[in-house]
Amino acid sequence: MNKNDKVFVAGHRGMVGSAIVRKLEKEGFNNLLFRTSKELDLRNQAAVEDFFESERPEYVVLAAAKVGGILANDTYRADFIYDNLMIQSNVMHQSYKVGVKKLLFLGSSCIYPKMAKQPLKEDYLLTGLMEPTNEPYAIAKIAGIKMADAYRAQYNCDFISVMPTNMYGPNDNYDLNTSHVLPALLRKFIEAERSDLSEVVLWGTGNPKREFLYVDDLADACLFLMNNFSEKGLVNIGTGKDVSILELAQMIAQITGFKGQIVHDLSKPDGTPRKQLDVTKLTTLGWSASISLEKGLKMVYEEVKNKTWVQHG
Ligand code: GFB
Repeated sequence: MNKNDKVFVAGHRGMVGSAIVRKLEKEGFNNLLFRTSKELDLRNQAAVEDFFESERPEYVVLAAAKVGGILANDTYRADFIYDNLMIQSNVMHQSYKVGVKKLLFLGSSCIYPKMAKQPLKEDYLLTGLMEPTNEPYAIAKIAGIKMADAYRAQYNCDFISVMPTNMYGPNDNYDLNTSHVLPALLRKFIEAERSDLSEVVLWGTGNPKREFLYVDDLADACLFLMNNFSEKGLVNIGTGKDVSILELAQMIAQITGFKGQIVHDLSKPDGTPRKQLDVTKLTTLGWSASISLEKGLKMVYEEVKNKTWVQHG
């Protein structure tokens, strides 16, 4: 990619899209193209067709998606499958039609079977049953990977798919009903510490293990793969290291200075027991993560420690 190539970042206001924009701008890209969801509803086929025909981007980063934590996935099941299928189908098909030189599709590590062997290698895709809480989202993302491969096979489109692990960083969602675990716990511990509460509630048993990647590392990996990877299939993006949810909570308790009890709400689901990524493919290509969980947690804590949140619902 050249610095003045026209790059459409779909989803530029989300945590991932905004990190990719920061990275591209830092690298000197000066012809970035964005639309807010109000300006362009990516679920609307005709609107996306008009947009691509008039703007004709040369590169596309498909970071627009309906995303959320375990409860949001389980509650808004129809929205998660509909929105994601529509967004990715419209963007990929129009990218093919206007001859986009390369497209990067972002998926998620939840595309792997619930009980797959660990660490998760790329070729474990579609070898078993999915985790029920996020099956609609995962099925949409699997459809995206297969769609990218199909357009590559039939039309020679250079569409690539990357599967990041659980991410965190600037512009994350801190709504306690719809967020992922890391921002939720950060908020809960900060608020508990501020109000001198005696306990913080953790959903589930705390036993599931998750791998966390700082979103600026992800953006760096995406640009690296745009420049260095052109094949069908998928590439995992992660650190290759995971921690239990209880360990994560203890780390956050320490950073925030919370000294009270951690209690469990066992009415909430645990989800997948473990989804540690095998990152051999990515490291062999020449990229590895540089921000440790300890460092990333401190960075994000510094960013939000004085924030006040309003909880809706
Ligand atoms: O991050 P999270 O919502 O999603 O939850 P997943 C991870 C684990 O943390 C689960 C526990 O075992 C939760 O029960 N947990 C503990 C909490 N306390 C909390 C809390 O206060 N809030 C939240 N949200 N969790 C999602 C998928 O799965 O991750 C998506 O549903 C996607 O499809 C995404 O793949 C990355 O890691 O379980």
